[in-house]
Amino acid sequence: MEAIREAMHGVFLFHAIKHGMDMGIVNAGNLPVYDDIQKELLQLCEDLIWNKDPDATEKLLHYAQTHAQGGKKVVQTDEWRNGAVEERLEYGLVKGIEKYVIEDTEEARQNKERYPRPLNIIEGPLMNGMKIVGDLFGAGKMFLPQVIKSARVMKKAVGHLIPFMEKDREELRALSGSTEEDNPYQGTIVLATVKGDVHDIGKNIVGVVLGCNNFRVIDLGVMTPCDKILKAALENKADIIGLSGLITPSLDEMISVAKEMERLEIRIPLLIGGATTSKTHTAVKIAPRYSAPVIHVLDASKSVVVCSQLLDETLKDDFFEEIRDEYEDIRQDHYDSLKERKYLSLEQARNKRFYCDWKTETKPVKPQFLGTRVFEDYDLQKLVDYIDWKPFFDVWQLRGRYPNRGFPKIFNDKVVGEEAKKVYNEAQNLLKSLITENKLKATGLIGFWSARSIKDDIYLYDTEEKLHNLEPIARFCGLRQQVEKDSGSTDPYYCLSDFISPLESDVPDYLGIFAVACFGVDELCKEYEKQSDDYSIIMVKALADRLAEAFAEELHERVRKEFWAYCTNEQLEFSDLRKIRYDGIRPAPGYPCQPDHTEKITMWRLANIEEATGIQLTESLAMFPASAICGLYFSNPASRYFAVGKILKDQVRPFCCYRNCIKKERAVNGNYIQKHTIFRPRVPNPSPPPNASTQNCICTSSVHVKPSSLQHHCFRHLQSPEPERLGTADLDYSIWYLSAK
Ligand code: B12
Repeated sequence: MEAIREAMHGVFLFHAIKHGMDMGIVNAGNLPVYDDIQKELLQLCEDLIWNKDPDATEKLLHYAQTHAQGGKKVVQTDEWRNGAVEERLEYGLVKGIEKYVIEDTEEARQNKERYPRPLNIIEGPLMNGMKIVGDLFGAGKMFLPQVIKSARVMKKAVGHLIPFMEKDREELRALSGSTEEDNPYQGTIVLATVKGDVHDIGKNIVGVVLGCNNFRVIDLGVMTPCDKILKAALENKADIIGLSGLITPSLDEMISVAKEMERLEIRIPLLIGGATTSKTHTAVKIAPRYSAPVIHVLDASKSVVVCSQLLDETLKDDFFEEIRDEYEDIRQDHYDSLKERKYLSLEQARNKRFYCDWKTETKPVKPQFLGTRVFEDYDLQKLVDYIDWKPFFDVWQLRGRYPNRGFPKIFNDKVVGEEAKKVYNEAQNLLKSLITENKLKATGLIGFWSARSIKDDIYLYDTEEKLHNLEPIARFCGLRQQVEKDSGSTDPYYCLSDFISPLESDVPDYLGIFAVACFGVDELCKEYEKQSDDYSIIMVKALADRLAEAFAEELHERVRKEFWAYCTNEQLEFSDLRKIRYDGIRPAPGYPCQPDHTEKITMWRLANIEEATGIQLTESLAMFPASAICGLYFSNPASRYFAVGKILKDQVRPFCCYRNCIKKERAVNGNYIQKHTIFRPRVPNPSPPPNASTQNCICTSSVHVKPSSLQHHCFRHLQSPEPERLGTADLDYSIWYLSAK
């Protein structure tokens, strides 16, 4: 019916515009292109709109009863069920139809003449079906959601055969005494999200796609320590190891795995993937640590080509040679670009900072409360309208072409539109049931504190007055842009602290923080896992991510209008929210303007986030559950997002030094570090120790760590005019990870 209604609108609009209509209110995303409307339906709409046929209404009603969306005939008959069992298995796989797969697989198994062993069914019709799926996906004729549905059918069939295969294997062993395992696969790959990282949508997709292409995939899940990965690879005689990660600390873990593989003389290829990884990082930082192939893989569709080439005896050497040359060029370009880039010293950059006129122009508003507020079991229905659907389609690798790129225009795209609509409708249905059946739970926290900036840092206080004589309760370390801007540019060299009033200005100012998460995903996924349903696993995770982000968006709006109330009259459309047309920003640790993830330690401690919400921090500072976001709130209307980019050592050194203390303190005391323990500065007012440079004193001002050994460690660095004793690995890492990719 929907398709017919849209077709009617499309035809009406087509003629109305031609005849002079110059304005109308339409849902542009749901208007079919006139030429794309199916011929028969088009004729019926034309007849009805132009009143050409007295039976037009009846005919269209009849059409509606016999046709489904898009004007295609509903295939009521299961004609394909009349074919041979092989054809049926193949058809079911390619079309992702689960309904008959067990029945068909069993029928094939019963045919002992054709399939003496259950394994033969996998090697034969099932693999043939999946090969077609793989080929169609590779040729861009099948889309990821369809592929994942096909894989679900395959898993069901294999699941049915497994007990028979085990029995068959035992019988064979008893007969021949052979211990040889059957291996019908092209190769074995061990996949894992590295230690400390909790994200796995991307990895799961890769696993399914490789599985569809006849690879045996051993998926070790998330937060996998190096030794577990390598042990699994050796035990399973893996041909390839694949690592995944979403946030920058995982890049370092990947380097460690590569080093360990080199040390243990493992010589199998290492694949690198995940949102935060890049070809440049792989070439510059990981590949040099391992003498066997290390290859960055951009997305799931590329993974098949790469794995196949790496395992093809006739191709693999040339392929590796080519990668080696390419990565050498990338390294060279990278180092050349570093040489070419010009920087300002930290002092110069500070002198060109962004200035606010705190006396006359910028008058910070006091939030409605100071301290924290927790929102438990937040109404998910409220969040639905705030969902940004574009990243949802990214997960499914559905991208419309201009002018149909975004949501909902993607539905008009000739190539992916239909599939996008289908996956969207399925998402809507699942979302509805998740909400009505209370399967997911959203919990969040916001908090506001009195705040002032000192140079590049922001200090928080538990009172609002006479701050000069007070000890701050927390400190956020800003990073300032140092890459020289174009000669004609008058742009300031930004740091987040520029948006908070300086301590010396005596202007009361405030900073907010937030953390939100969607709970319940893992429990749901366990159920889907039992049913071998990767499609629903990916779907539910993608939806939970959308809800977490929508929660952050909705809460931020309430903060602006209600809790901080600095924009009580704000009237914006949802689309304006995505274009950041509101005042203020909510940067998250890990974003380009605040690349340092260790800020989360400060946030967690300050607001007791784990206790209040249940959101935990892993050793790499990923949040658990995975569908979680945290950040800072700035109300300053002049605040904006920017990218810190690369910085010089004059900024890295004191920064690393301070950060090392925080990280080590956390390692000693665990996640629940007492509020006020570490953030009490040794001296009431930040002032440089006698022999330290000004930059070093930034660290001293607020670092007072326990136990005493750490305190010693910290001050030893701080008072050294040349802090080369600072771990070079840390420096190295920080320079990299503070840099744009
Ligand atoms: C959606 C998203 C989220 C979702 C979660 C995503 C998820 N569950 O995986 C939410 C909203 C929850 C989120 C939260 C955060 N995010 Co985020 N997020 C994104 C975003 C927009 C897309 C990532 C994504 O899901 N892509 C779709 C999936 C399918 O793709 P993928 O994971 O890349 O996987 C594909 C390939 O990489 C490859 N692949 C993946 N793994 C492997 C493995 C192998 C072996 C191979 C061969 C291939 C392969 O194939 C996959 C399929 O094609 C990216 C920006 C971007 N455009 O990439 C930022 C991004 C990853 N997030 C970022 C950050 C900082 C965060 C937060 C830390 C922010 C915060 N402080 O709250 C949190 C961390 C959450 C946590 N739990 O710790 C940064 C990370 C950079 C950094 N400095 O660390 C990014 C890059 C944004 C940015 N530019 O700043 N995020």
